[in-house]
Amino acid sequence: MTTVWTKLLVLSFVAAVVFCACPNNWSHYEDKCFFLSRDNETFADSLKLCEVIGRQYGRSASLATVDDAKTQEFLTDLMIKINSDGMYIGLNDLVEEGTFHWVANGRQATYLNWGPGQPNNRWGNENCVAIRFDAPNGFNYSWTDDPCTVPTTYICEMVAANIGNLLG
Ligand SMILES: [Ca+2]
Repeated sequence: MTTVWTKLLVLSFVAAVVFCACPNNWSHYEDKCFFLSRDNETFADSLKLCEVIGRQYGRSASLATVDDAKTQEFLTDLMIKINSDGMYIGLNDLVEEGTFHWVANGRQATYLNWGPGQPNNRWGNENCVAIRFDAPNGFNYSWTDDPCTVPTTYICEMVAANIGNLLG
C-alpha cells in the first residue's frame, strides 16, 4: 500500500512539474518560457532585469532570441493580446555595425524579420533591435534597430522546467 501511495505521490509531483513548466505570467513555447514586461527600460536595463527576474526562479534568463518564424509568430500573438506596439528582443549590432548577434547565446542572427528600410542605423545611433507594430509605416510586428537608450518594454526568455532538470 505504501508503495502505491509513494508512486502516486511521485506521479502527481511529476504531473505538477509538467503542467508548471513556466511560472505565472510567463508563456510556454517549445522549450522556453517568455515574459513580456509591463515597464519600459533601456536595452541594457532590460537585459539586466531579465537576468534578475530569472534568478527569482533559479534559472538563467535573458532577452528573447527569435530565431525562426514560428517563434516570431508566437511572440506576435502575445504582443497582440496585450496591445503592445514595441518590445526589445535580445538582438544588437553594438560590436560591429551591421552584424547582429543574440545576447542569450552570442550567435549571429540567421532568421531576420526586418521592417521596411530596416536596419537603417538612423543618425548612426541605432544598435538595439525591437519588434515593432506601426501599421502606417509598414511595421507588422517586424523588426527595427532603435537607439539602445530609448526606454521600451521588453521580452525575456528562460528555459522551461522539465522533469529531467529536476531529477537530474
Ligand atoms: Ca531603425
